[in-house]
Amino acid sequence: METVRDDVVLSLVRGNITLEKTDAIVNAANSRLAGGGGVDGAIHRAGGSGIMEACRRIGGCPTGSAVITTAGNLSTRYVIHAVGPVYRDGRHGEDRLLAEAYRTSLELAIKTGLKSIAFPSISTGAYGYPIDKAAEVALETVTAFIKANKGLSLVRFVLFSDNDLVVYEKALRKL
Ligand code: AR6
Repeated sequence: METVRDDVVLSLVRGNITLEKTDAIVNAANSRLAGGGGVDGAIHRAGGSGIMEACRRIGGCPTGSAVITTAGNLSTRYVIHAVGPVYRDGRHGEDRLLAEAYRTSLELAIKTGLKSIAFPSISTGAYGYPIDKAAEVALETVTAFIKANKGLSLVRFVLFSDNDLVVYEKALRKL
């Protein structure tokens, strides 16, 4: 599914984010930037050790924020490591922290002069965020950001399953 909002192409696809050729891809990282499973493991495996070396130099990143590194051997130019919240019960600032993780990633992309960025569904794997709620937060945050900030031409969500894609498509139609 693809739509244009405020001159920015907003694209939802099913796929493996490590294959994306956007200027940056976003990693769903942890605050120690220590690597792990899920999309984080896939990005470090495919991109090689240069990404972890850069993460070690940075040292860490608070929940709700993001940092940018080399993309090593990947087809993209940069990896933006965003740290989403662990979902508890929805009453511990999860929505705000998830929105901040998306917003900081988008700000970093613009500051770096990038035009295109691909996101995974942050926090909805190991961190347990319900996908329908997370899709609303992600898409509301991105659409509000591109309304207020110029510079990007493409924002893509790369969903890992057909079901995740359907949930994101429904959330986008509601906006
Ligand atoms: N491309 C796109 N999406 C993917 C890929 C991929 N190659 N692989 C998995 N996903 P998760 P989190 C989806 O667990 O919930 C790690 O250990 C996956 O199906 O990767 O933010 C980190 O080190 C799910 O929909 O991230 C942290 O410790 C989404 O990516 C912790 O997990 C996010 O799932 C972060 O947990």
